[in-house]
Amino acid sequence: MPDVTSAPTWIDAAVTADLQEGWLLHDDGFDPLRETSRQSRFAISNGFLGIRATRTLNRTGGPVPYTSVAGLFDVAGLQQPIAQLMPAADWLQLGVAADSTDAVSPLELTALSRHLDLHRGALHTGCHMSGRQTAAFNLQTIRLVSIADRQTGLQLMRLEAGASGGKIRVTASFTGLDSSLVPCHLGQNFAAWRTRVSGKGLAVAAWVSLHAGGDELTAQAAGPLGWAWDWEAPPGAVAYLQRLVCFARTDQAGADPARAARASLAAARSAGCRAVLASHAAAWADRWRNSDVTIDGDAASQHALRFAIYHLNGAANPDDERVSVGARALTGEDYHGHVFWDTEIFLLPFYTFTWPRAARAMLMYRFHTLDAARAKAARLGWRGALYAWESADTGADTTPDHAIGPDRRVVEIRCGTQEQHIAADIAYAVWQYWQVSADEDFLRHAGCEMLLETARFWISRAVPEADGGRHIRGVIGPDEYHENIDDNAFTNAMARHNIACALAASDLLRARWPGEWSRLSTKLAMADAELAGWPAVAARIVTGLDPATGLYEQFAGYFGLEQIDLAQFNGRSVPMDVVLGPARTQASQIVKQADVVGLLMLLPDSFAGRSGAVNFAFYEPRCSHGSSLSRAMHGLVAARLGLSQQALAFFRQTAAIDMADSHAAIDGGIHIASLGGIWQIAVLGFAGLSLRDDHLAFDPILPDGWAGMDFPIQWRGRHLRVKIESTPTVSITLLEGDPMAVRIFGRLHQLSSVVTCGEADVVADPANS
Ligand code: IFM
Repeated sequence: MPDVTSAPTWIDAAVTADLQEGWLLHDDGFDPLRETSRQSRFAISNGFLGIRATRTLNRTGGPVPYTSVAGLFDVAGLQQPIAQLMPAADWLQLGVAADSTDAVSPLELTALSRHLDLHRGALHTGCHMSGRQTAAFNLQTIRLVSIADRQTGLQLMRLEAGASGGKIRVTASFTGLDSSLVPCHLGQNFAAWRTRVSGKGLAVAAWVSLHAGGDELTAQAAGPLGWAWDWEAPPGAVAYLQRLVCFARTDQAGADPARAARASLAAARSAGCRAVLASHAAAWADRWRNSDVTIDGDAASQHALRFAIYHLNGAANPDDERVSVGARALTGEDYHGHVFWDTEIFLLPFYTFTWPRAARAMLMYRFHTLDAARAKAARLGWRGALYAWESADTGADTTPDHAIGPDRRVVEIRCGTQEQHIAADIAYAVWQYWQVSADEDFLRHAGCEMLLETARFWISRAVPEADGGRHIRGVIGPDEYHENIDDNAFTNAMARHNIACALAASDLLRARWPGEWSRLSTKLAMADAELAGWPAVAARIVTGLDPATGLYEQFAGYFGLEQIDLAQFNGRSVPMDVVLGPARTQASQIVKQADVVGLLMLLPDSFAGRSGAVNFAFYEPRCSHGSSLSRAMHGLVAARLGLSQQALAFFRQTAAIDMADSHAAIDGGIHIASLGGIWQIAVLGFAGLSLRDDHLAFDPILPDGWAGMDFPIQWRGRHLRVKIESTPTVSITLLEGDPMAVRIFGRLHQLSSVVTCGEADVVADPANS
């Protein structure tokens, strides 16, 4: 047990640590108009706990801070009772008040600053405090939620008296102890709650100490989870506060969250706050070693990528298969913590290539919700499994049936029943994960079943008609401006891919693990005869491809809709469906977000020859980017097509969604999908990384201004480092694992240590080629 009686002067160095340029987000002062968006942008998270960058010192009014706990869903909302992520009590409140003879009055705060240390995943705050009758104090804090032990949060404070010292009262407390959860126990150092309807338990164990002048000051109890100290500060004296909290949720920690929270706290206390900080920093350093992308020559793009990777690393929890990443991760309340296709299509590639354990946990979340997906398919009259468009803890569909639209009118939401491509999106991610990770255990025990059940859904969903084709009618594609449409190219082509992957997985299982196949086919009552019919069904699903032009029709009848020149509306401040109204928008070719372009991103091989360029040239001018997901898809496709300056523009616009002050919608949390998209534009786009059957391929085209790129990836248990120069040259180092094949600029190489290859030829290490 570290010595808790001597003053933790190491906090001096921790709070003043040199924050590395290039790894920082700064915010000085206090701008009430921008405060909520900054709380999202500067949020910290570890995939289990999330904290917005809310002010916690001497708070009066303003948004109530809270801690998000992944998976803490409860059914809320009287008009539309759907599962929502419940806020937990905030544990970071601090008070510093002048203790004058007549009253305790909060000190005035000036020189407020906030620095997010992306490298260490910690938020630093600072301010100057003064009161009329008291001397001045300088205060600095650090807060973090540990990624070495995700149950643990740490807060450190350093409070330095000015030249005349002064008498003050310091308090540390929780807020919102009984605001959204039902308290079961509110004690001095421990509290437990349960959610009202779902009955989930949450517990927190807490420890706080304040040291000054070399001694630990005696705390007075100030209500449940509240502490107060009186400090007569000599001139220039320093006080140090340390607070540890450990949270546990029932279905994450087992039946007894109280015991889990207490055990975690005991371990953290015994290690000491300094060790908690050090192990957290080491875990972040490890994440950065495995995921940092460096850009040579473009500091703004570098910053955007670091910001994106910071939030991506903070959003996931590889140890909890019961949760996945919601549309705003754990940084805000928008979309109630619900999980969309955003996760599998926009985020999973980052995790699959840099953090396979996290990717696996997210896909296992889908496996654990497979029964709910089966139930949804059955409820709507189909076979197999249709995943929830919006998913919470159980996998039941939590899509609301109406919402307030951007024009403040009530709009009906049909995505819960009609946006069915989600099933194929999840299957796509399952197959991609399998190809990249070669995780046999996952494929055998979860992946294959998900592929087969989603494929079975499409087989029943694609109905044979008189024209000899199979049609999927009455859906919504990614372009949500057009509802109840028939034969959406994206949906239908992804369904075909889903069926093809299921067949490939079942062949593999049958050949390599016949016992497993026999167990699974019996469980699913899937006879060989059923599977034998699937290739013919898949081949007949219409996709809207015109072989003569190479153009896909986004859905049946799309080409006949009104063509509207979006350029006329440049500079608009509202989405196109608000400008035109829903009826005219639906009757037009205006697309909300990448749809055929999304297909081009995911299944580029479905676009032969120049067909990719033809489709991009046709659909890009028709897209109004009414969703934050859209530009990332366009950016990746443009980069692959060699339109690198256009791709860079999309990259920058995508980065601006969460980083520029102009975007109001960030108040409700960062857009984790667009952050995943930024990584994809860089690595799958500019670096040109793609998957081949048994190897990786690289066809980079860097945009002007990017002199080089460097990043790590993982491939079937191997660790690789990829370096790209704008000459262009690709250099791949095998850091760990067996030799493998890589294709660079179309030529296959054997990689055993390093391969360096210019666009035309191998320029080094010929022994490897
Ligand atoms: O999943 C998206 C959808 O494509 C467009 N609306 C917002 C959702 C959540 O990000």
